[in-house]
Amino acid sequence: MSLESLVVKLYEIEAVKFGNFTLKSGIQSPVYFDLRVIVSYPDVMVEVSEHLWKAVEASKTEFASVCGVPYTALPIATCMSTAHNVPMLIRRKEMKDYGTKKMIEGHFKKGDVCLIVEDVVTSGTSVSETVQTLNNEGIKVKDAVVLLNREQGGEQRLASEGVTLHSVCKISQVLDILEKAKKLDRDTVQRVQDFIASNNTFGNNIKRPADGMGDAQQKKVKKVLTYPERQSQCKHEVLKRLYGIMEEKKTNLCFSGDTTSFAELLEVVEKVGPYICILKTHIDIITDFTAENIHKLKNLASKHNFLLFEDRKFADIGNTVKKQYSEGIYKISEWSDIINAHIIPGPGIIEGLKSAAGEKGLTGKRALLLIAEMSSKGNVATGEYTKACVKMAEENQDFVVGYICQSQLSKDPNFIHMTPGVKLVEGTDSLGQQYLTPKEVITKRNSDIIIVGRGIMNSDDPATTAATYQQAGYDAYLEQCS
Ligand code: S5P
Repeated sequence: MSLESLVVKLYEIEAVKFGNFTLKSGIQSPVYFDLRVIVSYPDVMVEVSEHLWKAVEASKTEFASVCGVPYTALPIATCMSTAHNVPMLIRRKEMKDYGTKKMIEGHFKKGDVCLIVEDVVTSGTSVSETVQTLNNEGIKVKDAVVLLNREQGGEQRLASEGVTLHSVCKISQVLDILEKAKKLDRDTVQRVQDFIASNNTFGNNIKRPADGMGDAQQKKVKKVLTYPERQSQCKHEVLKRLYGIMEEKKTNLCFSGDTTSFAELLEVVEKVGPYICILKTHIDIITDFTAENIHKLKNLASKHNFLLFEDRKFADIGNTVKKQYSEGIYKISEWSDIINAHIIPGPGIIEGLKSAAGEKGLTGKRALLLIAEMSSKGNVATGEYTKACVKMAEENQDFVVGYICQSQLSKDPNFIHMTPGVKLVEGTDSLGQQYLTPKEVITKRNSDIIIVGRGIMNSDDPATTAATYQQAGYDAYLEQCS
């Protein structure tokens, strides 16, 4: 089957769709690839695998095995493996709980070279994660092959990580073929071209608003906004303050002071204060809570210039959270600049918290983060749940200023991303916590703030360790901006 016939076939079986789609990142896209459907069309599956094989063959690249990015590319890699008698490896997405903690299934030797197989590449993140997992086992990756390259920066990003991407087809070719086959009208083609041109995920975004525009006329648009740019573009007072602190103190570090002793908390915060932009607390684990200690904490926040974030994770109906926020012994609304909430109860929880702040005359001075994703293993804050969270945040911008999440959910500077589960080396704890590095969180997952608890708290020298995290997080931000 020619490439043209294959693309038309993919369109006919709705593996390629045009319309209005919300991508994983929250961005609205006029085009969507859903290659999962090809499992229902064995003839298409074989064709796709053969086209991928030919693309690699043409490049004369050498490899000992193939590995499909889970899950869509798994059957495709299987077809390539069986048709051409090349061994396959399987990458696990989740680590096994029992027996061997293997992330890669299949036989291999350290130093083996593996070819990655993928269905669609946008930013290259999924391919990159698979490369990382293989590398962790001592397997080398030099090449990846993809059926559809969305031309949104994935190829460049992978190149920057030493991986050459071979594509069967680029989105520009898909548009060309479908327009010639009279499946798409000019307007749709133009809309998709504009979208692709203005949604590059790697480095400088080349905006190409109209066809036929020469390189010289192409406008360069920066991908990542600096803290001062974010500050000037966002509306909420708390967020403006936060970006100001991040710029002034050159830090995106939030310290999570998870100790049961207020005395210890004050002692460690005095040491790490200069390196952080936010102190996150769990006030309900403290045994020696007093209003006087809160007063001392607030003094430290002014002295070292950081915000207070009580990680209360509200999760009840509006009427109850309103009291939990302002009443009881902790009176959180009186001292914590930022709080967070689950969206399980629906938008009433946001209304309840917002009205509590309003009744204390603190409108604009208090802000809420929604818990869109979690760091713990097996959590269910994913997919549709995360999308609902983004929608609720967008509908409540006067109070919601961002997310607790594991990767960027919005490019709008009115929403900040704070990511917990951070340590200098990746790993897990014995109760399901999963750790990423500051570099992974900021440069690869495009989050804004790293939240570090035990990585600093359990260190013999919290000040020096906090400085190390500050440097790692800030360097990652500078790298992201450059
Ligand atoms: O998904 C989450 C959300 C939060 S807020 N995962 C988390 O770990 N947290 C919090 O971040 C958690 O309650 C703890 O206070 C901190 C992580 O602590 P660490 O010691 O594992 O770094």
